[in-house]
Amino acid sequence: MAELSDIDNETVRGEIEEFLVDPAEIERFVNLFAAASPEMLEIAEAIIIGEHEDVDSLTQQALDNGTSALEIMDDGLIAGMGIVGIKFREDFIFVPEVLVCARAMKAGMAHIEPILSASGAMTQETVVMGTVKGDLHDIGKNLCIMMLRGAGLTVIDLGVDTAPEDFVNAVKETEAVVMGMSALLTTTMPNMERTIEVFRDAGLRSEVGIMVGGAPVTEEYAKSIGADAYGKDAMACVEAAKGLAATQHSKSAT
Ligand code: B1M
Repeated sequence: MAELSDIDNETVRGEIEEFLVDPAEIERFVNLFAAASPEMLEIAEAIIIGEHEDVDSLTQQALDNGTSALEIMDDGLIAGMGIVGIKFREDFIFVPEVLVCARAMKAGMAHIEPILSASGAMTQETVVMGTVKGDLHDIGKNLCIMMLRGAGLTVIDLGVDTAPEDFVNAVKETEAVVMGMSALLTTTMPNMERTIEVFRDAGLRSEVGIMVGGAPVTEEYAKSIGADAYGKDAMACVEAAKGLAATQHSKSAT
């Protein structure tokens, strides 16, 4: 395991020392940040302190210096947001501060998204994605969408607080073979199951592969509500979407 002193950024070291308690979380973040370059640590720092203008310029600078969009996303933006999430969970910071950090994250993602989207050739596969009803979290969903587009899939983004009927209508209109739902709250997870029921009631359940994800969602939960696939992160979401599209096509070919 790396040591705290291996992290080449005083603010990030201080954040871990001051706010992280769980040994497994400390180990994960120390290893992650110890392996990150000083540029990525600066981006993570700017996310943690919510400096959206700095995130904007540092992300552009890192891209100009040849750092890959994926490295910036994983070691800078998502890593910084991870610390923010823990501080929020432990009541060290509250909604207004998190919103400031989320705005900083979005400033960085604005540079990353077009690159990841352009990195794959577009295909005919269409995926409908949305955050479920009652849920306003969209950072993870947007990351998944970025990666799906980067993998060459066409994505219809229904945004946040998406009613079951809106998922159904979007699938009907676009003839999408894959639909994905994101939920970040334990209170909104049941809306995934409700949405699947509405697909069943509309006679469309077998027409579309349904995948689910979001921090509180697990593989077991996905199975228990009748989803076809679960994605633990954005990469897994892409794999799930590709797998579901292939299954849907082979079903329609037989
Ligand atoms: Co909220 N929030 N929040 N929040 N928020 C959480 C989720 C929470 C865990 C914080 C905490 O208490 N520790 C907690 C939920 C607790 C629970 O239900 N068990 C919580 C709460 C309670 C709330 C409010 C109720 C707070 C309040 O008002 N009292 C409120 C609810 C508002 C609402 O939705 N109705 C609220 C509000 C907000 C903000 C608006 C301030 C802001 C959202 C801004 C935005 O999204 N535009 C916010 C944020 C930022 C967070 C945390 C800090 C970060 C979430 C995030 O963006 N993570 C979060 C704490 C945490 O997660 N550690 C928290 C980074 C993102 C990259 O990860 O979204 O998990 P994630 O996505 C991952 C994977 O999950 C996966 O891929 C992504 C990339 O790897 N994935 C999929 C996601 N969707 C997928 C779909 C797939 C496949 C994979 O297939 C379809």
